[in-house]
Amino acid sequence: MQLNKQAYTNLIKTEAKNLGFMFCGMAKAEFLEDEAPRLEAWLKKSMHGEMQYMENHFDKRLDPRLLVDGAKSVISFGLNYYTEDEQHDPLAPKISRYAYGADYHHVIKYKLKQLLEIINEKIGEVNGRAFVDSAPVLDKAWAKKAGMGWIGKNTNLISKKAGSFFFLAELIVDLELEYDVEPTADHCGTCTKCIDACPTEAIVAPYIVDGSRCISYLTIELKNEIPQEFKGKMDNWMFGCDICQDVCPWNKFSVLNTEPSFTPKHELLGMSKHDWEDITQDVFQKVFKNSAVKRTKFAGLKRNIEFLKLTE
Ligand code: B12
Ligand code: SF4
Ligand code: SF4
Repeated sequence: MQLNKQAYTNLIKTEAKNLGFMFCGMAKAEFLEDEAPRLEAWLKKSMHGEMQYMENHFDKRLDPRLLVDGAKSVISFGLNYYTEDEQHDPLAPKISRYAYGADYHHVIKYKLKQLLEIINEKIGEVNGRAFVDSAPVLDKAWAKKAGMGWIGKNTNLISKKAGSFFFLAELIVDLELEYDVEPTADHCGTCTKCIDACPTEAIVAPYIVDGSRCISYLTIELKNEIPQEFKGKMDNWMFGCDICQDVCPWNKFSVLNTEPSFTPKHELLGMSKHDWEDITQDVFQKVFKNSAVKRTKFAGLKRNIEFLKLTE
């Protein structure tokens, strides 16, 4: 049995690499004791703003055994999205680089579906479910337990080898695996670059982001008007924000992604400030076909662009 656990673990790691994942690690499916009081405090202080879904399924979010019958392991994956491509017009309202290419939810779901098929074929019948943001799972906590990195003061999961520009996802399975990983130490040290650089003061304390103040929330998740207090503080971001990662010294170790579907669309990078200000529903549909930017919808993106204009 011991041999099988190790062999299954090796097999899954190898297949994950073949599918293009940069990281793959395993952790025992159990209650997230350390995270429980932190998540509770975060919600009590309304740091989730209007993200109602964060209030739901509190118990499930802390225990994967409540999500998948007989769950034994959480397999965490990291998919790199780093690119050095940039929007050509330096005055164009900015989009976070995670959204330059195809919607990662679809890309990762497809890969994990393939991996589950391989597992069932090579290991036997395994009950498992794939998670990419769609359900209550604390991605970063599991990636940390699996030895992929530490959660930095900007609250992103950071790897010493590759920084933080990668997505996280999981397979929760009823299969026992090897979990012999050393937790990665915290390598933030005395650095406070992310806290100092955040234009909306969303990193209210080391390791604590007030989601309701984060530009990513204001431009993507918030359905109402952006509060006036953020006028002049958006640093020209119209979808997401990369500042606390761009300033992080560990992102000097980012490597270019090799996922073809993340190649940025030329139309997107080429749009000038005026093109964005004049964007029509038709152009939006064309430029953002299969893109995560669709989450804001046309009206949301227009709202963001108009809000940035207010502050010129
Ligand atoms: C809600 C959410 C948001 C919200 C809230 C942000 C947040 N920090 O939670 C908003 C909309 C603001 C957001 C923004 C972004 N997000 Co987001 N988001 C999520 C989501 C759906 C849930 C996160 C969550 O559970 N938050 C709840 C709070 C309580 O958790 P937390 O802030 O991480 O707090 C933990 C730590 O701070 C720690 N902690 C708290 N106190 C203390 C004290 C000490 C001493 C210590 C050591 C630790 C500690 O414990 C807490 C609980 O685990 C996840 C996907 C998922 N299912 O996990 C993606 C996710 C975290 N986001 C992601 C990304 C990429 C982003 C953005 C970079 C996107 C962008 N470019 O605009 C920004 C980054 C902003 C930031 N600095 O965090 C990635 C992160 C990948 C990575 N390498 O870490 C994820 C995992 C999505 C994915 N599938 O890849 N996001
Ligand atoms: S993503 Fe931007 S707004 Fe959000 S915490 Fe980081 S620097 Fe601040
Ligand atoms: S910028 Fe500095 S403090 Fe912030 S996450 Fe990176 S290393 Fe940690």
